[in-house]
Amino acid sequence: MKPKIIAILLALSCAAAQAQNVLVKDAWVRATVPGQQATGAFMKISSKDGGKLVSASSTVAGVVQVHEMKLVDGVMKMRAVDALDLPAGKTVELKPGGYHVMLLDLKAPLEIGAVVPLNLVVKNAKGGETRIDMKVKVTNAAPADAPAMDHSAHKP
Ligand SMILES: [Cu+2]
Repeated sequence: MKPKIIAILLALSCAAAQAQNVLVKDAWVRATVPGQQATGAFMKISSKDGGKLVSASSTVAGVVQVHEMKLVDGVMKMRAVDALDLPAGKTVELKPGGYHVMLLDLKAPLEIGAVVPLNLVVKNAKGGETRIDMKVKVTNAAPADAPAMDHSAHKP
């Protein structure tokens, strides 16, 4: 068994990384403008046996956190969470307005078309940790939002 599998597909609609039982699909990072210090990374994560996303990191950001976004009294608020549950066999979607990976203290603007490294750590039910190393495309819309992209051909 390999400790980690690096599967890097730069095609926008096919960005997928698989490590053991964890599959990450459709990952993207929102582009920033000069002066912007933070942005979000979004993706679909599924864990065959269940687990928790416990941390994330990237060389382009000083701090990376898992955030939750919620409507509180009519105002969208976000906060860091210790872990994001990945129920067995379910796909958890990190998307604008919901859970996301927050990249803070950006070292440089992230321009559309750039590719940034993003590493996730998923803890399984037995406490084992899996590290997932990805290269994620910088864009300004989710891959799924783009028309004329058929995801049915990309079953793992
Ligand atoms: Cu956030």
